[in-house]
Amino acid sequence: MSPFAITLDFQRGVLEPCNNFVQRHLSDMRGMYLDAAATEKATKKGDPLLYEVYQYDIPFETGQLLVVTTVLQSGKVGDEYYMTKGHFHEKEDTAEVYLGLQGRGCLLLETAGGDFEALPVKPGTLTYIPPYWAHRMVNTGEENFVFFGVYPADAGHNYGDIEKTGFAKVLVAKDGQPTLVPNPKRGKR
Ligand code: PAN
Ligand code: ZN
Repeated sequence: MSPFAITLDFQRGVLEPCNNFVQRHLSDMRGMYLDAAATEKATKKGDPLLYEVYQYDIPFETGQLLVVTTVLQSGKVGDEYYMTKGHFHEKEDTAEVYLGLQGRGCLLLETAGGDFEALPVKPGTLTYIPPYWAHRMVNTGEENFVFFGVYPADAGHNYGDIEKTGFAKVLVAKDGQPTLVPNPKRGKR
């Protein structure tokens, strides 16, 4: 294939051109927020858009890299900040880099072995997600949280258990401040 250049709008997160655009609404994340009643209510009342993903697809082959931007809206379901689904890579021994472009957020990471990390992200924060670490971004700010990512094209995504029981900790607003609290759903896997 030939080298190429595309445009990334740092403020809006738009990749141009883009051949893989995904929108996730609250209804796509049923059961992932702790407050089931708040989820149901908000889903019925317009099913808010939570995030958009702009990816420039190239062949999903070993040696290639995928570039992707995510625009995560500001908001909460109950007390819990809007977040991405989060995943392990299907090919678990693949890493990823996330770079904060706009807004404020937090990267939650964990391993199958029980290690957990939370890294605050602002514009210019470059985070490195090593192989074997599941990753989820959370918007803890009051504007869109935009970040860029690059990862191996053959990595794939495994949403599996995370869809059912989430990460070890959840980010909720307590007295208006983002606070990490243990996830009561864990231990039920
Ligand atoms: C990112 C994520 C993107 C959306 O491109 O896929 O931010 O998050 P979810 O896939 O968890 O819904 C990435 O980590 N790719 O590997
Ligand atoms: Zn990933």
